[in-house]
Amino acid sequence: MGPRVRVQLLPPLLLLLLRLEACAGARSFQVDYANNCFRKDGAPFRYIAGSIHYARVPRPAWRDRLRKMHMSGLNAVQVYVPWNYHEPLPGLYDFAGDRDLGSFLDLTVELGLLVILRPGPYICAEWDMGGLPAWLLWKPDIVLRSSDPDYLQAVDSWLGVLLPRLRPRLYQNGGNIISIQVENEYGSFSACDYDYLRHLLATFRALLGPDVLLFTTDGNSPAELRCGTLQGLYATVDFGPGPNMTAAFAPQRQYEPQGPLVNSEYYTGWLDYWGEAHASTRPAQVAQGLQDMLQLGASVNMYMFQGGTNFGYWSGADYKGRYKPVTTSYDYDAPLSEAGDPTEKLFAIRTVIGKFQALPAGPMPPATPKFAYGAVPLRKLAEVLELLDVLCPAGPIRSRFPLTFEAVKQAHGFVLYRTRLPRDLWAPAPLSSPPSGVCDRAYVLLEGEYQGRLERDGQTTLNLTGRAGASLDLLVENMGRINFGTNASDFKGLVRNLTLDSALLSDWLIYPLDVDTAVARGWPPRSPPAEGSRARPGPALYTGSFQTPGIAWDTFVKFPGWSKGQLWINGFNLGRYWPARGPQQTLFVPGSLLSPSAPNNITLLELEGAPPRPMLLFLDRPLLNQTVSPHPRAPLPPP
Ligand code: NDJ
Repeated sequence: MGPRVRVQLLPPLLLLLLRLEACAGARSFQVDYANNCFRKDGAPFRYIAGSIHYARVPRPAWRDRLRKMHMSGLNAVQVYVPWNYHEPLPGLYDFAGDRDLGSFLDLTVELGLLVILRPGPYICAEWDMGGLPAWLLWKPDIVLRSSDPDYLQAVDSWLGVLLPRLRPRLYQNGGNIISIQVENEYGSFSACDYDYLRHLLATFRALLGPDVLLFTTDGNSPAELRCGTLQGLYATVDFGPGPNMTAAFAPQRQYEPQGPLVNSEYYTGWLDYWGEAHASTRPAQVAQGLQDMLQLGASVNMYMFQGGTNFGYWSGADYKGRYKPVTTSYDYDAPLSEAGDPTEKLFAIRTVIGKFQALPAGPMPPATPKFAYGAVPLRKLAEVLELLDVLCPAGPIRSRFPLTFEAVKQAHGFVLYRTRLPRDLWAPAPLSSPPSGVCDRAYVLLEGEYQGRLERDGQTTLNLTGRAGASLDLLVENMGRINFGTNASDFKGLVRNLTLDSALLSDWLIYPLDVDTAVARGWPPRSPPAEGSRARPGPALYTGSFQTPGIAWDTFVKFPGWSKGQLWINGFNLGRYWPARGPQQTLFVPGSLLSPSAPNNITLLELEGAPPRPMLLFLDRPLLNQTVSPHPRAPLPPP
């Protein structure tokens, strides 16, 4: 057995000493194997917790969301730490502003919530690359989530920065972190490298000390638990609502015959993929499952209690037979909506919790006000091809064959690949990529004229005609790195060679684009040239602004007639929009981004084509449930 504290097996003298220590006010959080529960300061304890991801909630809303979680009757929150959010480049750490983990944890203390921390290094979570930094792929043959020395070295440097910051916050050390998860559902990953898990265990112990409770979480099947558990790490499981919770916990019991039953991720809802139906789970079903688990004495964490938003480029993708990118909204049909409002599900859950432990006195804070700011006209500023000096000031990289995003050290967003037609094409000739050769979408232009797109698992051929020397541009979009479902590293860009009429295309200029820095620096200027660009399809930037009637309330922006792209308001990247596919039709705009007095500046990158009269519509409610065009299947091969 691992180094577990078996309360009932300790020699009487030691037991007495422990009791005396408890009387003297020593803080402890342990597994009591004899009584199938946790013990906090020596007393039986169970948690009823909820997941919240600080990276998916704007910082000004952290306190409000945590307060609502407290008022729902929860005694703990479960928090992932996304490594790639805090170490954007090797050795460069960011714990400021929205990334201020310390301030978030301070708020949990203020609100009387305990914390179950999940520092990864891999977290899954529908987060880009499951939280692993894209720069790990600068070494193309790295084996992620394994004992590959290069991977372990990066993990160790990160944990060497993160875990010492957490150590004073451990419960034993006077803080509110009661337990720490190691890795995440490692049993669902086919590498099954116990040396890796052993390495993590040793590192967590060395940096956090001998007392903190370390645990693992895996799907509730013996097959998943097999590679995810390790002696010395308390094994917990995850599963959603179902008719027989005793049976659902049975696999955990195989690995932990005694100790508390723990569902570390009880699914209150589910995630959405672009082009698929909106997911929802009935409140009554969620409440009933929770009641059944609490009846069994289990500790439960609800995943998610608040889902929030995949701002910027942070949404990940799953892989199940094909690449499945996750939507910008991470509403998750959770008890607190994306905008942080209590739902019917929250009240159903609170009623159940109230049967098992006292609810805090006082009313649940109400929904925050929303406002329909109405229609805002936009105008075309310029086409992407006209803006390369602004979006790529360092200029292009020359390469005989295309380089991946990772090879040019671009983590997210867009890279433009430019070459020339090698010969006259009088008759239409196929521009083709091998399957999964374009990761994830390429918007193709010939002499600046939009030709259409190539997709990762969709359309892989476009017919072109043109003169030798004509400029051929492919703007390639990264739609989020795979976070679950395959062991393969998810490189982005033109990851294989393209062919034109079966001949390899070569001699590329590669422009890594940085729209975000340009926008954050105040670009485009307030009064761009009066003459806008002409209206024609293809990737282009649009701008506009709106003034609020003296308020800065939350709102939801709709994209009437737009195809697909990215939206910034006042320099903040609100994420991807894709109404042409759905199911999500609106993006959440937190009021904290808006100015009640100054004009609010909109920058929009449309990738395919704008409507004839470009405008955005600000509504007072979200539209998350309208699948317009399902993900197209790859075309069948010719008979
Ligand atoms: O631990 C995982 C968590 O981080 C478990 N999940 C969650 C789903 O929200 C989330 O990623 C799974 N995701 S199993 C994979 C879904 C693909 C079918």
